[in-house]
Formats: sequence, structure tokens, C-alpha cells
Amino acid sequence: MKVEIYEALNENYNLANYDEAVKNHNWKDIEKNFSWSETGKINMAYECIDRHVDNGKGDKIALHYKDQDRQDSYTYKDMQVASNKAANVLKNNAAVEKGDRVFIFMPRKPELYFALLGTLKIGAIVGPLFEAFMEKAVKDRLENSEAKVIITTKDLVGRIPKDELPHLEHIVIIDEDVPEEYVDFNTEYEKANETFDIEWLDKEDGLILHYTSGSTGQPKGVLHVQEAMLVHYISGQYVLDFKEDDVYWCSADPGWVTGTSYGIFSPWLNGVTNCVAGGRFSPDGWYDFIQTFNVTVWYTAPTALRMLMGAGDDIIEKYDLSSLRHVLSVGEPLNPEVIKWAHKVFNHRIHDTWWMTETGGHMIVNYPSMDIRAGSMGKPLPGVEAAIVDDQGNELPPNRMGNLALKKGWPSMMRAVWNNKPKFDSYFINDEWYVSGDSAYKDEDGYYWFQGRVDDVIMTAGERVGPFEIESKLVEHPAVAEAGVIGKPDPVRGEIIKAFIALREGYEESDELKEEIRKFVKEGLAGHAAPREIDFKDKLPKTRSGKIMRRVLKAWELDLPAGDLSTMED
Ligand code: 6R9
Repeated sequence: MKVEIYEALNENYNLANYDEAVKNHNWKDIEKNFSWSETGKINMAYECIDRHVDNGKGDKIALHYKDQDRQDSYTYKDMQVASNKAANVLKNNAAVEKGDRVFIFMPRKPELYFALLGTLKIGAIVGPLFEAFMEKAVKDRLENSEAKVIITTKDLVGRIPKDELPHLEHIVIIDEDVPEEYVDFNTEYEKANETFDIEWLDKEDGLILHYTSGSTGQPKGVLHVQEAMLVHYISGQYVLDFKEDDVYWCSADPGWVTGTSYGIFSPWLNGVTNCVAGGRFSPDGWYDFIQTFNVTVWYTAPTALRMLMGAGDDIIEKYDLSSLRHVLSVGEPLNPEVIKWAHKVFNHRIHDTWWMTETGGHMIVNYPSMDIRAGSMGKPLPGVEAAIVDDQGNELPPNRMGNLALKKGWPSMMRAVWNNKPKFDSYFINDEWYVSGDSAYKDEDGYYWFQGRVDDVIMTAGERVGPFEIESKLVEHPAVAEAGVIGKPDPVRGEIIKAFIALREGYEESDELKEEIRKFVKEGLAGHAAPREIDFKDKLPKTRSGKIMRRVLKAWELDLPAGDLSTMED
């Protein structure tokens, strides 16, 4: 397959020379950016907010917020006071203590961020939840983590089955007219003291608990610790290329790890101005947001980019997006077609980044100073050792598809799967390699190429095919908005390729169109890669972070149980 190359621009990037940075890397040097490297006193919230106030940056904007009805901006000093007050409310009115699990279950609003930072100042562990979770999803997570407190709104409190959760002591509501049985955040916040004694922690103390679903079984609670900040900080420098004057927008919700590691920790550790958009996605709303705050660095996801692409290029003409200087993507494979489109309409190269809830931060990425090979995830973060290994942990030579693995021991690696040691242990081979569950290969020049989840790789007529390549070809077809590809068991070929397709506005399903699409893949990619079966769907099943759920497609097709669906979009 021909690879499109987008050459690096010759600009002043934080990471000018990738190979040098890899060679000279030492995590101890990165620690020296923080006073805890000497004092041993560590607290993420302090490093994100108070440190900048102590360093004379109190008047700088830390947070711009906008939704349909509200627009507010807060300085670092404002955030310091707000998080202190929130910490006082949670400590005095909900008895939160160090190590407790405190869940946050509410829409993106400034108060979510105050409460989250306040929780961290007490030394408690934050558990963020998507506001769209229904009762069972909420219950499973609170039960498994033995959560003591949950912070929510009046709209959502009905989904918290308090009577079935013996460890849950307090429900804190951030809203007007709060019924008496709950802690009334706003009222207590008004009265709360503006100073707070931050709880100093050890670098191995808990920080955040993100629940993530695998293909089978219950969602698992991935625990990260304070030391993870080293990765959040340095990837903000190297990957997001943060400079003092940047205005940054990460479009992810904190219910997803991207919305915390890169929607909270990384920008604030680096002291830049962070933006949060409330409400739902709309192309106009998003472009307007970039224009309103003059966003310079934008971190988003392929699913959003594909929706923007589908909304048409005329809309873009209406907005001034000239503030943008660096655009990145995460969450699922970034189709070359999307890179090409964005290059045409925004005149920006989109930088793909690969990582997982379990890795806590960026692992394999495209650096701004590096040429982009469209379709490749890029190269490992300096300080992270990646490899393609077989099931025994032997490294494979270039261009061979295998398990994408990471050498154990980077600072933001998960420290536990909550209450599930066997699950945690099952991620590792020989106590040496963390195995991602993704299948990939590395080319001769060290670029990594994603092929699919290991479970999703298709074996058809003796060929190993990654679904991503086919999906990427499919979305190049003008009629195709989104595509999901699975292997369907077949007595002759082992598996055949089946594609589920959502059409773009203005296209009708027909057998001719199926034939045309099949031909398009056959001629553009390979005969064996052309889907033998195609089903048209109005929508594809996706997670809230925008990932196509191939296991659900497979379950539909084979009439199997689909496993845990709590993270699926409505
Ligand atoms: C941050 C995040 C992790 C899984 C991962 C992989 C897929 C993420 C990707 C990507 C291809 C990329 N994934 N980034 N696949 N290219 N740039 O997404 O965490 O929600 O835990 O998902 O997402 O399959 O293993 P999480």
C-alpha cells in the first residue's frame, strides 16, 4: 500500500530531535521539574494549580468554559481558591479522607473540575464516570471500588442505587434546591474557607481510578498513582508541544482517560490555558469554540474528525480557525483519508497518538518535528520501550504483525486492577512486557502501524488481515461515512470479511452500491481484503470515546452475547 508522507515543518518545537531525546532520556531528570523530587511531598492538585500561583502566574487564565448558556473563565488563583473550597466541603460535609474513592458523575462544568481538584487535595482517589451511565453501570463501579462518596446532580441522582451500596456514605449534589438528605455542594461552598492544608502524599499513592471495559467480563478499575504526572508533564512538552502562551482544547470527557490525563493533568501541570466545552457535539459549536478562545493546540478523536468531515467543508468557511497551530488525535486508528482531508481544509497535519487507559499517558505518537506517515501511530515516547512480541515475549523482526508490548516500568503504568490481581497479572509476559491486546507491526524505520485489537484480527484464506486497513479504504469511498469490519466464520476460508457501513447523507442503500464498494476495496487495496458481505446500518455501535465496537458487530452477526455494554453510546 502506498504511504502518504506529510513532512515536518521547520518550526521551533519542544522536541527538536527525537533520537537525541530517546538517547538522553532519564525519568530522574524529569522529576527535577517538581519540588517533590527533593521534599518527597507530592500532590497532583498542588502541581497542577497551586505551584503556578506560587510561581507568580496566579493571574493567568487556567480554564475557559463554554456551553450553550454559560461562558466563564478562571485564573490559576481562582482555581486555587475554588479547589480549596471544594476540598473543605468534601472533607467537612462528606467526611472524605485520604485514600477514599470519590466518584464524580456529572456533566462537564467548571464545578466538576473544582470538585475533582478538591478531592485530590484531600489525597482521595477520583473515580470519574460518564454522565450518560445508567444505574447498572454506576452500581458496578461504586460497588467494585467500595466508593465512599459520589458527587452528582439532581438529574442523575436517581441512577445511584444507594440502598444497594453499603460503602456509600454520602451523595453530594451540585445543583439548586438540593433535598435535605444530600450534601448541598453550592450552599456549603459559599460558606467554605478559601484556604486548605493540602494532604502530602507519596509518589506511589493513588490518584485516579478509571473503569474500562474489555471484550469480556466486568469493567475493570485501572488504578494510577501520583507519579503518573511525570508522563503527563513530559508528553505535554514533547507531544502536545505546550508553550507558555498556548490555549489548549481537549474535546474528551473526563469519564474517558483522555479527558483526565490530557483534559486536566497535562495542560495544568504545564501551566497553559485549558478549555472545556460543555454540551453536545455539533460542527458549528466546535468551530465556534476554537474561534471564541483562539485555541492553538487541539486534541480530538477520529470519530469527531469524521463527523466534521461528513458535515462538509462549507461550514469551515464561516469560522476563523487561524489560531490553531497543532492538532492531535487519539482513541482509534486515524484513517489516512481523514489526515488528507484535514490537511486540505485546515492546512494542518493531524498527529495521531496511541495509548490506553492502562498506560495512563502517551506511549506511541507522532511528534511535531517528525514526518507523519499517514496511518502510522508514530514512535515510542522517550523513556518508553515498545516492541512487537510473540505470545512468548520474543521480539519479532520489522514488518511482522504481533502483540504490541511495552517494557514494564514507566511512571504512568497502571499499578493495579482494583480488587483483581489475577486480571492485573494477566497483562504481563515474563514479568517483563506489558501486552496491550493490540496487534501491530513496526517498519524498518521504527514507525508503528496499528492493525486491530488482537481479538479483531481476521484470518481469511490463510491471510492475516487487520480490520483497520479495510475500514480506512471503505471510508475513502464517497458514500461511506463509517465502517466496521469483522471476520465471520466460514467453512472454506476460515473467516470471510464482513463490513457494516453507515452511509453518508444523500446516499441510498442498494445492491449496486454494495457491488461498487466491494470493487472499490478490491481495486484499491487487495482482492482478499474486499468484504464478501456488506450490511448497511443507520449507525455503528460505538463507545462513548468513539471506538467502533467490533465485538458488538460480531455478536449481532453470530447471535452471541455482546458482553458488557455500559460504555456503549445510546
Ligand atoms: C486513550 C484510549 C485503548 C485502545 C487501544 C487501541 C485503541 C487508542 C489509538 C488506538 C489505533 C490510535 N486506540 N488510540 N488505536 N490508533 N491512535 O483510547 O484509551 O479507551 O483505554 O482505549 O484504543 O485499541 O488499545 P482506551
